[in-house]
Amino acid sequence: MNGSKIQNLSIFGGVPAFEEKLHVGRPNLGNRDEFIRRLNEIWDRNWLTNSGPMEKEFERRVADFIGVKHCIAMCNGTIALEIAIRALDLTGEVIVPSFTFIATAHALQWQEITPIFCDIRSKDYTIDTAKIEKMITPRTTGIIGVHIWGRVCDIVELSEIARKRNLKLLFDASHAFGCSHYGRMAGTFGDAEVLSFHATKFINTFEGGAVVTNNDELARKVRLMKNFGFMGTDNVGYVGTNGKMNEVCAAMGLVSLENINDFIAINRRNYEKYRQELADVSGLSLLPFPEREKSNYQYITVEVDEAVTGIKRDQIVDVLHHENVQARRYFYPGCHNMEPYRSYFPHANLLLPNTEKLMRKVFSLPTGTSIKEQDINKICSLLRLIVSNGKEINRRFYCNDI
Ligand code: T4K
Repeated sequence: MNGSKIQNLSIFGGVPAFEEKLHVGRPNLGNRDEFIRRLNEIWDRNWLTNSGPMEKEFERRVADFIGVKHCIAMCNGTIALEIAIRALDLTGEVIVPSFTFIATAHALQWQEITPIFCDIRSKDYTIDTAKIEKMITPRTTGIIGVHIWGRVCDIVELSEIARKRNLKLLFDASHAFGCSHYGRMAGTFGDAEVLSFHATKFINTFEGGAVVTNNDELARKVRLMKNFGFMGTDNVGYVGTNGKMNEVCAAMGLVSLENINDFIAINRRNYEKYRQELADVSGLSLLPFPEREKSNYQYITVEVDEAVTGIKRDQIVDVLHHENVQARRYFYPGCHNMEPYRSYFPHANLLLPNTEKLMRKVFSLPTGTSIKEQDINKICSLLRLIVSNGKEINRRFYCNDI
């Protein structure tokens, strides 16, 4: 990906490059005045963190939106994962897809729990339930499913395996706030689910995350663990950490939540536009969001069939970068190909054929409130141009044969 040889696309009768970079992950911002009003409230109250009123309100609103009993807000999604893992008493080995953001695996390894990487299925890139059972050993204590790009995992199968094999079931729902599965919202499944409210997420608190669960005892434990284990003044009952969300982050979250319907509508409009524009580009398919479900439409993911395009995914992304479209290869190259996992499990690729194949096929395109319809028109014109000249671009700039 580095050292592009691309000069410009004008020789192909090309579209002029964007003057400014268009990024995947530009934050969705709510109402500025409302945010400032809340900041003034925090200032006047002089209560900045440690379970303040904004944090409590944010937790209540998130729980109501999902329809779950408990939401425990945190300083980020990674700490929320670590705390959920600890509160569930996971030890030994935990089965997790390799095709995810590295935080899912690190949250285990950080606590000296071995992530056992499982393959994904081609239809929606979520963990392949048919392959889980043979990865279970006497050391296995749990499964973490990841609702990748807002596609909820196979809940029925996973719950059945977890029940049968007496394993804990946790979901990394960092991408799935606002998404449903058979009409039920992500955040209500398994023993608990974890959300991320990072700046790049559909709803953001600058940095933030949460554990959501219907389990009262687990919620109590998580809440204590995020506050050093304090059970009252001068009384600590658990090993805990500092996972608290501060008031400014919670204020940002509340403002985001107030705009949630607008964010979904804009993301959906963008998705429909991409779908329409890319429909006639052979070799590129937009991954669909399930029609009958609720979605946040946050990730626009395109799959490349290089036998048709005549140009590889990496080269398409390279050309897009050259044209100022900062497409991303989420989630290349898979956790098992990054350290320390690559050294720990040098042959993991043999068990992950779909992951190995699919991680080379997909890329994400910009969406969200900062993207205009004209931007999408232009991005799609660029893609059309790249694909219709795929073989020639490949020959001139990359000297590669497909
Ligand atoms: N599990 C999953 C499945 C996740 O996807 C994540 C996070 C987690 C767990 C962990 O949750 P957190 O602990 O992060 O709450 C980004 C995010 O940093 C990361 O939160 C996210 N997943 C992941 C999918 O994306 P990078 O390495 O791509 O970040 P970066 O710095 O390249 O930013 C992405 C793009 O966003 C940039 O091109 C520019 C734009 N951007 C970013 C920021 C921060 C902005 O325009 N403004 C901004 O303020 O990981």
